[in-house]
Amino acid sequence: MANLQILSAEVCPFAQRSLILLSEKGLDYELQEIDLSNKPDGFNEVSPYSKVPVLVHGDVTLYESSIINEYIDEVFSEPPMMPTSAAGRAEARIWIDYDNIKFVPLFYKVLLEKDLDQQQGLAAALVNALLFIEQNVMSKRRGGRYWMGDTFSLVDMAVYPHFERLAVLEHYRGIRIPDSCGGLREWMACVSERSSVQETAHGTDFHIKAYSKYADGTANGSTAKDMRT
Ligand SMILES: N[C@@H](CCC(=O)N[C@@H](CS)C(=O)NCC(=O)O)C(=O)O
Repeated sequence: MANLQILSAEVCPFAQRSLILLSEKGLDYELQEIDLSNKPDGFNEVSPYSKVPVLVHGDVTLYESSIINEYIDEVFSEPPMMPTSAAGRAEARIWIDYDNIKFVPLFYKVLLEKDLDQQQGLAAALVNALLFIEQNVMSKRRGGRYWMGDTFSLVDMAVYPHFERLAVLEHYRGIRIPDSCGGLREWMACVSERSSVQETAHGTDFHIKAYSKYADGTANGSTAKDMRT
């Protein structure tokens, strides 16, 4: 029995990354749902950025979903979720980093932005990011089904949760995946079929509601504050 606790929020794509991994590893864990609009006393002591997910494993407490996932993958090594070669792992980390520092901020900024000209610029940048992924990943997979090839990895589960939520951008900002991104669509369909993803997935209406405060500019949590800067 794994002595694991995860502090999560049902709406959270970052927490979903870790829930997918815990499912893939077949680990037992205790889930504590955090109400992000009314965080429990002491939450900031375990989560210095005041965000979910947080992983508690014995006397180890971790935050930041990408770091949590690398920790889980190292400590509970079967099945491995990173490539076997150092070069492969480095490439996987490049894509997780790309998602964290390029794609995800655009997702939030285009929702939070009220100025229409700025919004259009951010929408164009987001579409360019989709085209970049298509050109640099999907068209080079040489028949692989997942981001890194034949094996589902930490990259897929880092990137997919915000792709599950792309309908939010179409609903609020009219952004669609370009027709030329066929490989990206195939990847999304393939990832969405995994049971670990289906267990943690939500439908379009749920996501549209969850992001309404970002889209109408009233979101004032730590994520919105960070993404506005
Ligand atoms: N970089 C963080 C992002 C986590 C994050 O932004 N979580 C959101 C929920 S999706 C949160 O807890 N926000 C708290 C708030 O907005 O007050 C990670 O990867 O874990």
